[in-house]
Amino acid sequence: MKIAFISPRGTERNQQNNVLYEVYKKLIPVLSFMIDDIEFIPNLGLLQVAAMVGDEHEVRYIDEDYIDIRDSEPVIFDETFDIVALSACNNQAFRAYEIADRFRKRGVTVVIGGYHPSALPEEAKEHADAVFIGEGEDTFPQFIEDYQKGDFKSFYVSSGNVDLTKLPAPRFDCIGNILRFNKLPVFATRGCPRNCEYCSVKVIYGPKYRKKKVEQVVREIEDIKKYYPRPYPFITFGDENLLVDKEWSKELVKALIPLKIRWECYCDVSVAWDDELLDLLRESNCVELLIGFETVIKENMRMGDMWKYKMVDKYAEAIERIQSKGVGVMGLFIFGFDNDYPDVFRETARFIHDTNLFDVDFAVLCPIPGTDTFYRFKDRGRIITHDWNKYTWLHVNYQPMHMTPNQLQEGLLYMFKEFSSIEFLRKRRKYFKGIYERLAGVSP
Ligand code: B12
Ligand code: SF4
Repeated sequence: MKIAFISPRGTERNQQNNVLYEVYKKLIPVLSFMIDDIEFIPNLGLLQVAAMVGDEHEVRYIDEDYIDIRDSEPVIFDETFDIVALSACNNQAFRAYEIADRFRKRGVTVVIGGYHPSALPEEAKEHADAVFIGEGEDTFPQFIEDYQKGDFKSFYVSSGNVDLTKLPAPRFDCIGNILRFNKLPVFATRGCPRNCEYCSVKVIYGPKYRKKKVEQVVREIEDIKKYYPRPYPFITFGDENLLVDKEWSKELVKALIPLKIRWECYCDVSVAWDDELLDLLRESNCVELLIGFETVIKENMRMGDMWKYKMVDKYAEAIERIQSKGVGVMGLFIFGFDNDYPDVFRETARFIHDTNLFDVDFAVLCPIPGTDTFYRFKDRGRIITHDWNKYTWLHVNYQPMHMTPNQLQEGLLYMFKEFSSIEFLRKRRKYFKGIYERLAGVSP
């Protein structure tokens, strides 16, 4: 059988129909220092599900985000496939449905999985022959078996407890022209023990925190290096919160040292108080830690298990501790929580300047289907659009509590402009030069 795994084009920040396009366009002349900020990353979910298909089948990976807009139509629709398997985040859903409808008209079996269909399976079913809810590693092989018997189900629901230690490596071999990507994704854990109201991770992976074996992760990276022959390839861990289990993390990071890679991951501030782990991060070429601070307004974090609420007062100390070890922190901030007033942007900007964050990224709160925030806003009539193309964390799609939607949108753009400026680039360059020189024993 010939199976196409397709990642549909989604509305993204660097695309013309996005609110941030104007900001990004102006940034292009100053991007030399930040070239890694434009991320070209293949869809790991599809590559992982593709690895669950037996060798007797031909597998094709098509990533619409990385084919020229003019070419994308013929590239996809000219070929004959037995099965088309689509993956969709919210902002890819409409395009996924368009692709699905066109293939189904030609009699091709179309299946769909990922964040959006997992949260809204009935909607997805209108465009697909089968919908996958949650993780695909346990359900996709079952579907293939059913398909070959000529009797497959409309919905496949994952157990939510896939044993990560038994997974084969993702199919990086089936990416054509892999060198167009500047970061290669790996995941080592699933789930997150924290319980944030707006987080969609639970929808897919459930609450259970699971880990791969360290040697398995090492093998996967070695595998990537075979297909991606560039010195010091940049590995991005897609895990929502990689360094939660400190002892396991140390084993993992130690094992990354001889691999000669640069890498980054999402984690929480708890790493800041583990000096041994911080030293290992630096030694293993961890370029930056992506940390979801979310907000500098403490009351906003009064939710779930309150862990982040307790941490807000320690953010500045955590950043100082991590960065003084030569590991950058990219601070991720969300605006539009219920305790945010229009001055939240100024307050956050002050925090960023004061703490010398290595890098920053901003978002507006997004009521992602399937999350508690979605249901709370829906019940109170606060959702203003169900246009999934606008579920990007960049478009305002709900009524904020103490601002107009326009104030929130403008505030986001202000933050992007402020922290994309040459002045900010120079300031952080100087700050980090000082740290690197101190660590190398050079007088500044
Ligand atoms: C790496 C990453 C990126 C990369 C690469 C994206 C890509 N090409 O895949 C970059 C930086 C480019 C990116 C961009 C964006 N991202 Co992003 N990203 C991630 C991140 C951190 C990891 C994804 C990953 O590799 N996961 C590991 C793989 C193995 O898991 P998976 O993809 O979920 O797949 C599993 C299941 O979902 C399922 N499955 C998925 N598809 C299918 C299909 C079939 C047929 C089957 C059977 C099963 C199946 O099986 C897989 C294996 O279990 C996730 C957070 C996360 N932890 O998932 C956010 C995340 C997916 N991104 C998100 C968002 C919002 C965006 C942007 C819109 C941000 C922006 N404003 O620009 C853009 C949109 C990109 C686009 N394509 O349109 C949201 C999506 C929310 C939602 N509900 O839709 C997430 C969940 C972050 C979050 N916490 O909110 N992203
Ligand atoms: S810490 Fe991050 S991954 Fe964990 S629940 Fe909160 S937002 Fe989700």
